[in-house]
Amino acid sequence: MAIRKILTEPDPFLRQISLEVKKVDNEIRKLMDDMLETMYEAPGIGLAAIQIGVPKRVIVIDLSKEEEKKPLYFINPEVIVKSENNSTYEEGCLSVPGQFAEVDRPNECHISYLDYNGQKKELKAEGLLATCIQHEIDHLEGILFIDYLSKLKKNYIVKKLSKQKKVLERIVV
Ligand code: GNR
Ligand code: NI
Repeated sequence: MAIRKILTEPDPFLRQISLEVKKVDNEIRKLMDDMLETMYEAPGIGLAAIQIGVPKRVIVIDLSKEEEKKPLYFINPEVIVKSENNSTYEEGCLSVPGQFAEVDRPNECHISYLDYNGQKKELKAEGLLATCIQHEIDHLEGILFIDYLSKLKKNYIVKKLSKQKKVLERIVV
């Protein structure tokens, strides 16, 4: 397993639409293992492959707070049904470091996907899991949570992050 670098906004890579996985093989499982390790180290509760620069429809999530890890793997996730009623969560994103904002999303979603072994599965999620799944599926479409904020708030965040990046580049290079 390996910890990979997480891309941060602004980065055109994050705006790519990720491609369907044709075959769940050891390469995909290695990718998911690396994603999980990268996510735990960050730390975060979810990660989409594009966040480490791999444009494939692969997501990992772990909402467990205890010592015992409960990783969830989703390949080619598709939303079947979303609830009418929304809920609001304060969201953050490992690709938008240090920034948090309230986002409204359907409170429940029913999805289909392939699991770690390539088996077709379905899941009805609600609450934080539903929010996290929708946040990650957005990444597969090149969407970030800041896209739901007002232009003013979004521009402010993007400008702040680009400045931070410029400062970091000068230090690192
Ligand atoms: O770590 C994360 N926390 C989080 C909190 C509220 C809603 C969504 C998330 S996902 C985020 C990790 C991440 O950036 N996943 O793409
Ligand atoms: Ni994110």
